[in-house]
Parts: sequence; structure tokens; C-alpha cells
Amino acid sequence: MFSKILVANRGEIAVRIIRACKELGIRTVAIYSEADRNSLPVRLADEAICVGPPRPEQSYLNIPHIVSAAEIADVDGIHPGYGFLSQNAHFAEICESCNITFIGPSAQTMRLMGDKIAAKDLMRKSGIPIIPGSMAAIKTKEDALKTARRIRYPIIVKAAAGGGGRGMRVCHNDVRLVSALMTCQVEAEASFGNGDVFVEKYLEEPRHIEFQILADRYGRIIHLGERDCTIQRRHQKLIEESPSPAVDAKLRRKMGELAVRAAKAANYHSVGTVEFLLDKDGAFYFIEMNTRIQVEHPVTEMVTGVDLIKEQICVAAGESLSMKQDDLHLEGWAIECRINAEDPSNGFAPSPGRILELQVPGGRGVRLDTHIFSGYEIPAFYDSLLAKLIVAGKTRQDAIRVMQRALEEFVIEPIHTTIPLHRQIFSDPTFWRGQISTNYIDRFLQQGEAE
Ligand code: MV4
Repeated sequence: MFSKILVANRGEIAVRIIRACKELGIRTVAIYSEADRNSLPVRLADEAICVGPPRPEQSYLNIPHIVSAAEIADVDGIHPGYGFLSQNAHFAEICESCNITFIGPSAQTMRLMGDKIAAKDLMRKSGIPIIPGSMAAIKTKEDALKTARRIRYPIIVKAAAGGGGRGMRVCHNDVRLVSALMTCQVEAEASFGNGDVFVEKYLEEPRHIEFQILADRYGRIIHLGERDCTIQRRHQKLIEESPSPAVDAKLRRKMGELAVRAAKAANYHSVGTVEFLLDKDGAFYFIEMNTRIQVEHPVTEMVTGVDLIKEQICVAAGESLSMKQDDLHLEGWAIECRINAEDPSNGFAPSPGRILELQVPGGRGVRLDTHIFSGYEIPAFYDSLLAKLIVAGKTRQDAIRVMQRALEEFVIEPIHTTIPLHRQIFSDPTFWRGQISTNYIDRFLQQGEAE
């Protein structure tokens, strides 16, 4: 087992990882930027090292500074959390070359899954359903038009190095396809240094269903059920739940088996997520695999009773999986709301500033993962996630009631947050019925405008 882990992240996930380490008897090193000097992870960790100025490129993404901190503190593992360096294969390689375990999958697996064309190709060869489209990078407009004849419109153009909705374009005719191809290539080259793009059939109003995977270094792989992350805005998830109202036991078994097969094909170890789109007819398709712990992992923890961060650390340390697939049962219902420092009534504009009044929810079935405290100053340099409010209930209806009650208790002043928006969503009959698709939030916000 590790004796000391460096947490290469900030905010709530840094706190989450430090807590898991403490329960495992592992010492912790926090890194922080100059903007996070007085942050909660810095206070909770055994040691803390400043790695640079506020801008992420100079601190949380600064590989030389982070590796130097790890060497000075003499850690044997680095936990990258999510975002920042969590899916950076180069960083994982540098950690390993310094004899420090990168707590995640192999650099090779991360590189493979980071290329959405290569990932899709691997899944197709492994018998996992994929969305019809180009099987390789589209180089010319003739390539694109030929594929369009085969799969018909609507079509989506995606960047091979994209993912999570970045660098995507939907088109309904040849003219738009040709221009989307050009813009996507240029944008992808500029943002990712890889201009490869591919096209596929655009599915209208699908649900986003992702399976949690847990795998040890010896090829044992299990899934921990699904999360429904359909409620998003501009590819930022707002609400996640497990199980999904759209998945029954039979579909779960089928999708779960394919998710495990996908992870096997990728030679996967550590925790990971296999993302599917599920359409109205119950057909589903692999879209991508996320090679990190995800923001929404707590909903899976609440319905399985498994501590995913602890498991991730244990398998990284070389322990073999103690659980078998048949040992796992989903019990009850869990829902997570992302509480962001944003103003939903002003286009979700960031709302940095100091928290002067804080009243946190509690009681039966309530879990709050957060790094905020009364007097905390929200820096403007990072993503706006302040807290994850997670609830568990016996049924979906029960969980919704707990969430409504918890949202009523929650006070964060004077900054703007997504709390009022969540209160509205949780009293929407459409949400109660679970009849949601990826267009839900846009429609919901439009309704509000019309009233
Ligand atoms: C799609 C799609 C429709 N058809 N691909 C968005 C996140 C990224 N992982 C993939 N995404 C999508 N890919 C095809 N072929 C629709 C989306 C999508 C979406 C998916 C899940 C939840 C919300 C979404 C919002 C917009 C688009």
C-alpha cells in the first residue's frame, strides 16, 4: 500500500481524495496555487506545497513543478482527480519514470481512449455497438459527402481528440457539412494539436448513460451499474442519478456486460467510465471511455456502498479486486446536484466572490461533497463547482423529496449559484416523470423565459 500520496488537484475532489487516504492510513500532500493558499484541502492534508501562480497552466497543469513537489515530499503515488492532468498520458509516463505510481490506468490506455476514432475502432472490433459513421479520420470534403450518402442527415462532426462534447457540430445538409468539416478541423488543431475529425449519424434526443467500471491490474473487471447524466447544459452536467429511470434490470445486464467488454478490450485497470447514448427505442451505442474518476462518482457510491476512491487507490497499489460482479447490487436511488458559482438567470455567468453566509443541508440521506466554508473566497481562475449535493432514498420519488428538502435548507450568500435552478427543476412534473432527454435543460430554460 502507498505510504504517501500527492493530490494533484484542488477543490472538492482534493478534499474527497484526502479523506479516502486518511481512512486508509495514507499520508497526504496537497499542492496548491497562490489563489488556493487558504483552501480546505491545504488545511486537511498532512503537508502542502505551492506549485505556482493562480493560472492553471502555471500551477495545476505545471508538470515540472508538480513532479518536483512529489520528489521533495517523497510520495509513492499521485492522485490526479478529474480535469487538469487526469487524462494526460505524458504526465502518467513521467510519474512512472520517477518511480511514482500514477493512480489511474496505463499511459497507453489513456492515449488510446483519448483518440475517439481509435477508441471507436477498437470497440467495433470487440463487438460493442457504435454509432454508424466514418471509420477513420475524414480528410476531404469528398470523404465527408460520401459518408453522408451512406448514413444520411442529421450528421455530427466530432474531433478525434475532443470528448465530453468539445469540438462537435451538428449539420443537416451537404453545404453545412462541408463548412462544419473545415471549422472543426481548424478548431481541433488549435485546441488539441490534432486536427483529425470524424462524422457519425446524429441521434436526436438521446439519453446519456454511463457505466462505472472498476478493474485491478490482473484483468479482473466489474461494473457498478449506470449513471444517467442526461441533464446537461452546454455539455456541463447539472444533475446525475443512479440508477437510470430508463434502464431496467435486463438492459442493465446487457449494457453492463458490454461496458466490461469495452474495458477489457482497452486493457483497463483503475476506475473508469464507459459512456453510451441510449435512444428512444432502447438501442444504445458506445461513444467514449473516460479514463478517470468522475465528478458524479458519488451517486454510484450511494447505491452500491462501494468507496470508489478507496478502491481506485487499492487497485493502483496492486491489490486484487475483492468484489465479484455477483456481490454487487444496486439498492435505492441516488441523485446529485452540481452547485456552481454561476448565475442561471444571466446565461450562467461565473459568480466569483466571498461567501459570507453558509448554511449547509444535512439529515437523512444527505451527503455534501464540498471545499467551501463561511468566509471562503471563490477564485475566478477555475471551474465554478462549489459543492455536490448528493441524496439517497428508497425510491426515485423518495430521493427527489429528500433533494427538495435539502435544496430548501441550502443557503450560500451573497454569490449567485445554481441552487434556485435546481429547486425549479425538482418541482417540474416532466423531471418527476423521468421523461428527459439531452434537450431538457434548454427547453426548461425557454419555458421560464416565455412565462
Ligand atoms: C452525440 C449526440 C448525438 N449523436 N453523438 C455530448 C457529449 C459527448 N460525450 C457526446 N455528446 C453527444 N454526442 C451523436 N452521434 C449527442 C450528444 C449530446 C449530448 C449527449 C449526452 C448528454 C447531453 C448532450 C447534449 C448535447 C449533445
